[in-house]
Amino acid sequence: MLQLQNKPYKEGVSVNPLAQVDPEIQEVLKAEIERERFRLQMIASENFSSPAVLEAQGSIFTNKYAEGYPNARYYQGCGPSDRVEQLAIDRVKALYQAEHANVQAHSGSTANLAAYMALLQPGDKVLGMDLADGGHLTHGAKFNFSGKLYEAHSYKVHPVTHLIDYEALAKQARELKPRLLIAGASAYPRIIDFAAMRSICDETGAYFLVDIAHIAGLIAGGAHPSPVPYADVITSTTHKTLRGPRGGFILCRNEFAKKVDAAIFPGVQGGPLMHVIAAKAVAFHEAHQPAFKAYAQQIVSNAKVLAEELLSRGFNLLTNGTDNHLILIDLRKENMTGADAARRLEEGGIVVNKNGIPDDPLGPRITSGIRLGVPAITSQGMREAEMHQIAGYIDQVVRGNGEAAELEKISNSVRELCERFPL
Ligand code: DSN
Repeated sequence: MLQLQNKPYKEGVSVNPLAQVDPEIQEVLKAEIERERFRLQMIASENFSSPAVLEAQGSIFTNKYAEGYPNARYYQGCGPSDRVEQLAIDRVKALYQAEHANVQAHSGSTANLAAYMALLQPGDKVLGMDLADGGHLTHGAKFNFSGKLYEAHSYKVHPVTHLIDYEALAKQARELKPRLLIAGASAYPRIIDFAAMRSICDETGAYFLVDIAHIAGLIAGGAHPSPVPYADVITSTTHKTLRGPRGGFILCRNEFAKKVDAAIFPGVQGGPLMHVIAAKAVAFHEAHQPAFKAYAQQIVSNAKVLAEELLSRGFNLLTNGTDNHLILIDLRKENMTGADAARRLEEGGIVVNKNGIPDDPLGPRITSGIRLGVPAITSQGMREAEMHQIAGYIDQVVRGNGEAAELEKISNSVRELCERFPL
């Protein structure tokens, strides 16, 4: 029998080692449990992964180096690693009906870096959605690798409707002739027309990459159209609406498979995170279940009800509503910045993020908006009735006096609501 800090340690017997080894970190974990449990988690890119996902992610695969791919590794001892990675690949391919999958990307950003390396040469022109209009850093922002390595251009949403203007985009692409057109967003509340963007690529000779990080779970559950029939390469994270571990993956057509795999390893990464890949496999399995389809539909239904209730209370929402999991509130009419609203909401027990609006007069640290998301509270079991209740709390916080006593009262009500929906 092994000894752990003078206490007997036997295989298979739980000894709660973290509490013994590092009580300080154990305390922090307890604080995080309390924070996640008794406040409304409404950051659109967050979710609650299942105990099975957490167990796989916290598993013994943490110990293993497995550079390479299943049955083609650079180290010995990779039998179980091969099995788990192949399961993850097979499951995600089946989930999205994709020809090829790579499940090793450590994150969505790394997935995008590898996808660009597979398709482009440094200096090539890329065209992605403007970060200020809802795009992502890795879609060509000038302070990101994507804007430094490539000649990055951006398309904007329509100045009045705030929708993607596919005609304006086609005109821009005809003039620019980008090597790559990127679809996908971090803050866009409407369905993206992948077929329209594919036509633009066909006409202008661009590759088509779709970053589905935010909507991966909606697509898996049939609550958003799939880009698979249209895209050359698809990148994603696993931890947002898909409800898996923190990580990324890439799907592509077979013709790009070798380039994508080589771009991930040895192109931009070393050893894969086998524990995370095990957890991805679990998440893909969970997303195959009928209950996940119901979950994805419920996300959209909850978001729509929340949006309608906010609109009926006179809030100004970008695009006047939502088709997906997120809502953007333009706060200029409320005479409040995004930073102030987000801070106040947290004091009131509601966790969101400040978010820029198109052509935001305030900088990214202040902003004129906030982004709300419902994936986590939907995982918790909240439904339409709770969305009405939550809209009321948001209204009270944003339009209240902002004093500590008032925010504490709202936070107590939020706590009661959360207590009714255990994780
Ligand atoms: N940071 C993520 C989000 O919140 O949308 C995107 O990477």
